[in-house]
Amino acid sequence: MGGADKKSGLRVWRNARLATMAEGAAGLGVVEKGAVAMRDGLIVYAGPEADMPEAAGQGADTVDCESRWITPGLIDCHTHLVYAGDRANEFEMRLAGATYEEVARAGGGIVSSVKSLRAASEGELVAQTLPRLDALIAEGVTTVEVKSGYGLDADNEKKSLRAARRLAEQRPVTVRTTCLAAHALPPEAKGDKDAFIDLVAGTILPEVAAEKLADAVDGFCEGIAFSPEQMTRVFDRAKALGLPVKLHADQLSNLHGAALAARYGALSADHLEYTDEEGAAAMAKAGTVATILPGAYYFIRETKKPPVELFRCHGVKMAVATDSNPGTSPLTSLLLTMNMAATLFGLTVDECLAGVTREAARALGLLDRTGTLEAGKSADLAIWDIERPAELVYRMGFNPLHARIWRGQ
Ligand code: DI6
Ligand code: FE
Repeated sequence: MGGADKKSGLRVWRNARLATMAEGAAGLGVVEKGAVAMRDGLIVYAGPEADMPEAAGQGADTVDCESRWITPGLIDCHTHLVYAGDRANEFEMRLAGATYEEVARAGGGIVSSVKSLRAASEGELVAQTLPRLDALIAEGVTTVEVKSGYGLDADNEKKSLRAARRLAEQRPVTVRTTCLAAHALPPEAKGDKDAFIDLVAGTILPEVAAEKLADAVDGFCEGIAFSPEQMTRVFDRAKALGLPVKLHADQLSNLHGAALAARYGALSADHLEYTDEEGAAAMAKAGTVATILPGAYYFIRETKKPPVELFRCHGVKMAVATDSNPGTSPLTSLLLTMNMAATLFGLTVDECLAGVTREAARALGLLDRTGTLEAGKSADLAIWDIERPAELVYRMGFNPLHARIWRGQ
């Protein structure tokens, strides 16, 4: 058997406790004496070991999980992982009393990361990003979304997105890229936001689409960034190019970004601290996922919490992500992010775990491929040395990952 079966990539993880996260299952979709069978990188069975069809396990390599827990591989569905340098200096300014908005208006903020990124080569960007990616992977992340948005011209946006794509050649992880050209106004735009939006919609997005560098399009709809009207011009072009949209919405004020995102059938609207009931209702109707980003809330010492209770009432699905970025969330731990979502916003353990698996997959339009332990999906698994799933949310700064499997490897 050996050789031939290895080639067919057959493996069974048995004697495990599963949190399948399957849609419609109660809670985490727990299976106490469970097994997962994989063939050629895809799950062919996930459920009670006793019920596993013989065919699924025949001739397979078998791994005894010794009662460890298996969850879907974790998914970080909102990051700005590709950047150069850092903004520790601004952190010190803010500790001395400056607000994020003051730092941004004083020419710091995003624009200082733009300068650093423009000065870096694609290879340097990849090299600087890998340690951050490795930190995520070390905690069981198997899919990560990476946004551009520090290039802010066609060449540098494309450079960022190429660097993001190259991460997937360097590490066993799925990378989804998002073009966030409408993130901030670059210095050469000299304050003319409308002209810059023309450049984004008329040049940057078409070039990015032509080279297939982005899987989605995002924007920052905010007083210090772009207006809802400007975002509609970006979204109209994205739609025309066949790209799904997402939005940084209602983070610092309520410009009704959530409702705008819903109007465009966005995969997700993200941040949402200032979202109102109308926005939540619109998101529910459109099936737009609410991506909760407690790292940024914590780091900028925001006090307005996202309306989690409204999302629950209206049936809006909630994802949880790091927002890893140099300015407002220098965070590369999805485990700690779950703890923050629970402690700061009152998410339950089940909501946190769904938020970094099934709902994160939904927020990326990948739910048919990953995010739950179900037959037909990619064999993306995280195996944990824990007694109960709550431990993944409860601890701070402790990593109980035993093994991580990406596409069966
Ligand atoms: N909202 C954020 O929190 C980040 N981008 C955004 O649109 C901030 C990014 C940065 O400050 O570098
Ligand atoms: Fe962000």
